Amino acid sequence: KPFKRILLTGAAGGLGKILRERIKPWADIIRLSDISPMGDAQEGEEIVQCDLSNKAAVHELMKDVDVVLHFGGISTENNFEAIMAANIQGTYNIYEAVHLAKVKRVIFASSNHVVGYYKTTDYIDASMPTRPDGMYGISKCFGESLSRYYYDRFGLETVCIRIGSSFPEPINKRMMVTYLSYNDLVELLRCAVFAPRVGHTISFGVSNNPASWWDNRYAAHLGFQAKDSSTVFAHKFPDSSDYPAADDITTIYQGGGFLLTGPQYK
Ligand code: NAI
Ligand code: 15L
Repeated sequence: KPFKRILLTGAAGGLGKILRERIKPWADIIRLSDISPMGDAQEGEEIVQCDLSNKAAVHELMKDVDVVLHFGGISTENNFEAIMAANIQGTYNIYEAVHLAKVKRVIFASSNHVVGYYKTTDYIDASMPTRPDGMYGISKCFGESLSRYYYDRFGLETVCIRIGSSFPEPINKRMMVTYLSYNDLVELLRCAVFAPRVGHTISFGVSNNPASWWDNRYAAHLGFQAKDSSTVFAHKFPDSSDYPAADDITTIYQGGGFLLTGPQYK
């Protein structure tokens, strides 16, 4: 197999469970980590349950790892203290450990919420300023900046994937635009892991949907071609004439419902 050991954080999560099954061909051993239980280790797996905010545990986690898929952390809006521990301290711990352990490449699960305050009528690319829509989005901006620093300073490569909505299927009109199928997610990760040279790359993680807010020109070198499209779910959302609706900010801004959440509203 191409690698000896890949570390997957967030392995107990929605995407982690999918990836656990799908990335096995890439390495002799997949080291799975999460703060939550992950069941028993299957063949070719190692299981390490730990909190990403625990620096010593994260440094231990990184031993003999070739590539990291960093998917662990809080995945929706929350209070700053919780986000700070899991996503900011946690991602810092990952990068310090990666640097010391001389790991070659990290794939960082960033989010479309780093640009959630762009409008749904905007078409944006990865060179444009971030416009996070809450503490969660800000923590992902931190991860993107942190990884850029480790690349500029130490040459440590990262692909930041601004994942749209990776679920079994779109559940609202917004997700017709942001949908990333599981197959396309795995293919994008495969491209990010195996592309010969990635430097510091930011890629929007999205399927080949009929409408798009995101121009992926700066990630072309990954060679990713989405094969799926939300168009197969179009029958679920027949009337799109009310999108964006002038009186509903969750349709005016790309971040959707995240605009209504967060500590500032409590
Ligand atoms: P999820 O919430 O199902 O999984 C995240 C996992 O991280 C959970 O199993 C949780 O126990 C673990 N975790 C949380 N705090 C931790 C800590 N302090 N230490 C160790 N582990 C901790 O989320 P999902 O959907 O699987 O997303 C995975 C990653 O992808 C997340 O980083 C999320 O922000 C990102 N993402 C996902 C999107 C999606 O559409 N599913 C969209 C954009 C980004
Ligand atoms: C995210 O960043 C979240 O992790 C995920 O749960 C979804 O809310 C997704 O964005 C989205 O915007 O649909």
